Amino acid sequence: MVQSIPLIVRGACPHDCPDTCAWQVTVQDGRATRLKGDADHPHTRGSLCAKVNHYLDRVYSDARVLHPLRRTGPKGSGTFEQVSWETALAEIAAGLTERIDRHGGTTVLPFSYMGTQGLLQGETPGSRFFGRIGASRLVRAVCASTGSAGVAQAIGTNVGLLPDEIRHSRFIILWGTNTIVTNVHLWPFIREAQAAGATVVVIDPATTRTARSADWHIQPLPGSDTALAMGLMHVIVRDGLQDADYLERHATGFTEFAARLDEFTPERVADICGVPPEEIERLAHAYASTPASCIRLLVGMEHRAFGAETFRTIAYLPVVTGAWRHRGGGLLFLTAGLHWGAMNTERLEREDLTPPGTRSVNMIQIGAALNDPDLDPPITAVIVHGANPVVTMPNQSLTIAGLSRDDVLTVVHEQFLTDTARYADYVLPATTQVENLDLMWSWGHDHIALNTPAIAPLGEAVPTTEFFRRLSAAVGLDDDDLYLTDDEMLDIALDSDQFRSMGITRERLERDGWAQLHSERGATPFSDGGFPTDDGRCAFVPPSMRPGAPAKARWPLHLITAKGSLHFLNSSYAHVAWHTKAEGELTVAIHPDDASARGIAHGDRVEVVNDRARVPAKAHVGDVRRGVVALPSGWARGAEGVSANALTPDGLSDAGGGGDFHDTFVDVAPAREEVRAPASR
Ligand SMILES: Nc1nc2c(c(=O)[nH]1)N[C@H]1C(S)=C(S)[C@@H](COP(=O)(O)OP(=O)(O)OC[C@H]3O[C@@H](n4cnc5c(=O)[nH]c(N)nc54)[C@H](O)[C@@H]3O)O[C@H]1N2
Ligand SMILES: Nc1nc2c(c(=O)[nH]1)N[C@H]1C(S)=C(S)[C@@H](COP(=O)(O)OP(=O)(O)OC[C@H]3O[C@@H](n4cnc5c(=O)[nH]c(N)nc54)[C@H](O)[C@@H]3O)O[C@H]1N2
Ligand SMILES: [Mo]
Repeated sequence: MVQSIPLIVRGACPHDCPDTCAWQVTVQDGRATRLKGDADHPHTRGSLCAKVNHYLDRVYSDARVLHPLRRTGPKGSGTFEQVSWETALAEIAAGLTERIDRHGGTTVLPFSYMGTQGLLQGETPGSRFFGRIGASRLVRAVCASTGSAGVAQAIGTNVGLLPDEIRHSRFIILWGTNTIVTNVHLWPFIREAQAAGATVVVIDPATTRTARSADWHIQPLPGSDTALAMGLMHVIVRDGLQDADYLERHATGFTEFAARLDEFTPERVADICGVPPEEIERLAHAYASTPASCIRLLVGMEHRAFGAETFRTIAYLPVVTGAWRHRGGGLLFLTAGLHWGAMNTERLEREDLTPPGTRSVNMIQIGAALNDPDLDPPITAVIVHGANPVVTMPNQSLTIAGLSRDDVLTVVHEQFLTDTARYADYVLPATTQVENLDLMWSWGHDHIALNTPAIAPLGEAVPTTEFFRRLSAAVGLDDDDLYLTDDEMLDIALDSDQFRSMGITRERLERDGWAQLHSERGATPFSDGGFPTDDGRCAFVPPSMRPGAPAKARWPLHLITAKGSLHFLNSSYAHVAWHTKAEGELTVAIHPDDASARGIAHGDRVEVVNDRARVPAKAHVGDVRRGVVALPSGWARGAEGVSANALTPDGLSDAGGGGDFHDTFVDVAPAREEVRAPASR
């Protein structure tokens, strides 16, 4: 047989991850045979990650959903029969029309997140469709919204330093972020700084891979970071290490704020945080006396009732010390604003289609919304794409109860039969990144990338764009923008003055695969103030918290359900054999003292228990501080339907609309032992 010459196709990783890697796919005879990171891309540097190195296993996995499926068994049982697209669409359209006629458009709930982060295959096609049918709005704030709101309260934006600038930092605090696992392509820049003499500090209750690779690991109690930041500022101001000139010119409200610092003595803060007072003093001095000091914030720490306040308070630190004056000094958080400022998204989103006053449902409370007897009109249809709410949203049993309702029509567009798809009436097959066109923006760096399809869609899979074109036609909708082709969407997205001024064109992206965006503010964005707040100054507002004894929870151990899984991306890959094997069993990390007090040894089968659920896991003794246990989120449990989010609450954070699901308390018990809830204290 004659083999054709292999073709190299440029693309980019679709995942909801700060690294947005550029990749190259080798295609031979219509099959993708090799995937590697783009060696020229300044962040990818030729390597992918533990997950995406095996992306082609995902593409060609036996577990892919490749044809439309219609449910045959009870909801959740995961039993389906194959039907044609035509049949599925006709039945879905009939179901939707009947419900919309009876209750109005808001009876339909869209549910999507960043299963793919691309501009085309992510949320924009759905935004047009759902706007046109008058569906409920979904508040998509599970990730980075709380932290963004907090940081913006201080400095007016969530865009601070650009990530590669961290190489110029000489004191780096990775505060509540697990860089090596979640943002591995930032690590070489941090290593470069370290080689030039920088100290790397990790502040995390858990001993993560990143903490193990740092120079200094500080382990506060979860949720105590606001107090820690106040304690650091207490020492800095007490010892005259603040930059009075910078504060004078670029801050408001600092005098009142400084008065509140009095209460946050190292001794009181030590009590709240469970960190020795000497360590607080030492950190304050080391941080404030290194001019180019950088704080790296990401997402995990925000999922708390006072998450925004924590981020806001931490954002004051580089203003107090004047770190912003120095190259590599300041705060590194997100870069999405650069991309969304450049892309032309108005016509792709068509916000004008959604009638003003349309009700909103927060994604974190999908379970509550589906189970609310007073919700008028009720939600009777859910259309899910690019998300797996049964695993990733808190209060799992409520989500499952909602999706189990007989009167709810659930449609899931997916690559895999996820725990959510098991509850669907119809599962429709979705393409993977090597099968579809997309424009990839990034929340972790300043390079945009074009993803060119490398192979034809497998089976009957279609991209998100085509899914919504088909749905629109089936329901009989008539707005031209609902039928834009993928090519037209790409051209619209790139049609902006910003891209023109940066010389970024479709031709250039097709040739190079990616391009760097220019940030107007440059490498030292706030060296002379100029924060994008109303008055150009950083607004100091004291936290609502009072230093006192931390509130006693009813259950004795604080549970963190962070990412933690090297081979999963949230729950993506939890259905791919290679990845589940690589990840091994679900483990709960527990401190040796807490383990021995419960008669638990390393490797024992245990249950993580609270009023909501009992989640089976294997004990891993070590790697967390006393009083804290850590269970990674993102694990699919198939028919059993219990994972970390079975234990978490579905309240909201103080700003930004995010969740409080890291404020979870539990006990851990040897498997099968009866555990009683302690009496209320
Ligand atoms: N391998 C892998 N990479 C990923 C992901 C993945 O699932 N797997 N997910 C991607 C996504 S969607 C996101 S948002 C990012 C998230 O990236 P990160 O924010 O870096 O990751 P998380 O694991 O959510 O949280 C980071 C750390 O916060 C700590 N933490 C929790 N509560 C507190 C607290 O109160 N104080 C302090 N100081 N620390 C606390 C946790 O112990 C955890 O180690 O990662 C992205 N990258
Ligand atoms: N307890 C706890 N809960 C958490 C978190 C935590 O740290 N702890 N993290 C939170 C955070 S930060 C985030 S970002 C969310 C993530 O929540 P989700 O966005 O729900 O994340 P995933 O589980 O990765 O689900 C994405 C799904 O999209 C599918 N998908 C991928 N590409 C496509 C496509 O092109 N089309 C379609 N139709 N589907 C596609 C994948 O197969 C996958 O099943 O979880 C949140 N939930
Ligand atoms: Mo996220």
